[in-house]
Amino acid sequence: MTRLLKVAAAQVGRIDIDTPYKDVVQRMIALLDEAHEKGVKLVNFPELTFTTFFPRYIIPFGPELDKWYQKGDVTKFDPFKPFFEKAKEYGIAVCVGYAELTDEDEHYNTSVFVDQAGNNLNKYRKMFLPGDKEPLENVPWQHLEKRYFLEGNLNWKAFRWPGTGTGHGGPIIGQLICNDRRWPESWKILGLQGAEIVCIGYNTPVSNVAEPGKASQMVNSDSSEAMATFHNELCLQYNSYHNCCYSLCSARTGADDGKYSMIAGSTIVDPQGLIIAKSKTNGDELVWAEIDLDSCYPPRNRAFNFARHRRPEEYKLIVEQKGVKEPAPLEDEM
Ligand code: ING
Repeated sequence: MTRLLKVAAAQVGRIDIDTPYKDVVQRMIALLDEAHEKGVKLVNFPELTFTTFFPRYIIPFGPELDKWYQKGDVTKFDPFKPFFEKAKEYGIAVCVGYAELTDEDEHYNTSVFVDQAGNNLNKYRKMFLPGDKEPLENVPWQHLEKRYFLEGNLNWKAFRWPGTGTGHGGPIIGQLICNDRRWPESWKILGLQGAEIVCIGYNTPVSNVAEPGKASQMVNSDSSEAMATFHNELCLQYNSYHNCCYSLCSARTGADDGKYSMIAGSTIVDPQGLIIAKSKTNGDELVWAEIDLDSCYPPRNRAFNFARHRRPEEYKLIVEQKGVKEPAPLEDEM
C-alpha cells in the first residue's frame, strides 16, 4: 500500500524591520495559492515567519519588545487572520512559527500546527535557544534568543494529523524550531514517538555574530554561506535517516534590511536522508514534493528498529550529565 501525500516547505525571503504584517501575510497567501494549485495538503513555514529576525537587535524589555509577540490564539490575531482563513478555505494544514506571549507574560519562540479545518492541533515551544542572554560588545549584530525567549516547556510531542485519508491511524507529525535541528535529542524523542513528518522552520545567519564573515559558529571556514548550508543539510539528512522520517525545512532567508543575510536552502528530506526537493532562490519559494509515508517503515523494521537495537540502560551519561567531563590529563602530556 502507498500512503501518498503532497507536502511543501514554504521559504520566505527578505523581511525588513519595518515591513508591515500585511505585506508578509500577502506573500504567505501567494505561497498558499501555489500550494493549492498543486494539490499540496500541508505547508510548513519558517521560524518567526511574520517578522524580521528581531533577536538580532538590542530591544528594551516591555512594550517595545512585546510588540514583536502575539498573545493567545495566533490564528485569531487580526493581521494574520487572512492567512489562516485562506489555508482553511483551501483545506491546507499549516505549521507556522511566531513569537508567543502568554497571559503570564512568558515569551516563547513558538510554532503552531493548524489542520485543514482550522483546528490548532499542536503548539511547540523551541527547546534549544542559541546565542546570548547579554548583548555582545563590538559586533555588527546580535543573537539574543536567550534574552528574549524562555526555553520551551512543552517538550517534543508527536501527534496524529486527522483527515488526510492516508490510513495507518493518520500521519504522525513532529515540530522542531531552528537550533533544535542541530541536537539529535530533539529528533530522537520525536522518533521514539514514530514521527513520520518533522516540520522545521529556521532563521540561520550566513555568518556568526561573534566571527563576522565566518560561518555561523565556525571559526575556520572562509565560505560561510556554503559551510552554514552544509551544516543545515548535515543535520536534516542524518536525523531524517536515523529516525526514518521525512522532514520539511523552511528558511526565513534573504538579506533583511539589505544587510543581515540568512541562508536559504529550504528542503524536503526523505527517510533515506536524501534531499528530494530544495529551493533555488533566496526569496519566497514553495518547495514541494509528493511523499509516500509508507517509505518510513522498511528502515524502521530493520536497520533502525529502535526496540530491537537500542540499549537505553547504557545511556545514563546522556540523560544525567549536562556538559563534558574529560578523562584525567596525562602528566607527561601537559
Ligand atoms: N539560528 C541559528 C541556527 O541554529 C546557529 C543559530 C547557527 C546556532 C549556527 C549554531 C550554529 O540555525 C537560530 N534561530 O536558531
